[in-house]
Amino acid sequence: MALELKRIAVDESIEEMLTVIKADGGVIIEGLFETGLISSMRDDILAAAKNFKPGAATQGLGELGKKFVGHNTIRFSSLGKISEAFFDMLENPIFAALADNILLPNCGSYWVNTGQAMLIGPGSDAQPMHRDCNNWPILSLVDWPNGPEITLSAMIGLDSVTEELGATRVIPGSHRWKDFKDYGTPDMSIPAELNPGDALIYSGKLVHGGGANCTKNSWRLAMHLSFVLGWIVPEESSPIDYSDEELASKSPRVQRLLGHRSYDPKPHFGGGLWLRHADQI
Ligand SMILES: O=C(O)CCC(=O)C(=O)O
Ligand SMILES: [Fe+2]
Repeated sequence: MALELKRIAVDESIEEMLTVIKADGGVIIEGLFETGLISSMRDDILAAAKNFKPGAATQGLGELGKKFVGHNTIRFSSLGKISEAFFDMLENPIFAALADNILLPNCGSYWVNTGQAMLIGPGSDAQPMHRDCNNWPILSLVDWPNGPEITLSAMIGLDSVTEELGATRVIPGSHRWKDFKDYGTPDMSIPAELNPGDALIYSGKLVHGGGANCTKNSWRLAMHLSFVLGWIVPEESSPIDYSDEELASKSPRVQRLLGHRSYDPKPHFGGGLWLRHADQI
């Protein structure tokens, strides 16, 4: 099976991007984020990275999580605490249009699942292949692989991300495999190489994993930004990471994405969730 991960320029139509994501499970959008924004984000992430020990992130799963993340990888979230650029990234209109198309059929609104620096250190092994929807297995198994899209992810290059540095590896087409537990074999995967500001956008159903960093001294500088249906608990606790004051001047979209607004299911059937009554107190 000849596999290919398509690359699309940012000025292509949203329809074309959606067609490729639907067919292959993911696509690289070249220049999705403006380079000035990305270099601010990179500088702020590099400054903050000094406070984190490689291999310390656990994904809330103890030793198992450390293995998943990698023993020489630096990861941290709450990126809006260290960089204003993060809030601008949340406003990206193309990522918004893709998420609207893919997630809004299944929710009234979506929110941030992860906004995380993912810096893979030299000599790191490849991450185990997985699907991001594995976070919510019971829902994922509903009518798998034809069930609802739950989450949409972006791996974003903060610098040049090459195969040698540990570019994310993906198996195009694996979002349609019959067996939810089938992650294929590493030789089926191809690297999603990125220039700064490029992003791999992929369905939660796609099999992928961080690549091995085969260099001696260089770090893979990338970050992850993903959204999840608004009636599902996200990986990260953004709602309590940010205070009302920190988000007071941000747009309604950013406040919603970071869990500072109530969830309204309309036009779908369902109840209001995550209700905010603090104003009345
Ligand atoms: O670091 C990467 O390239 C991928 C990370 C990833 O897929 C994950 O942690 O879910
Ligand atoms: Fe992943």
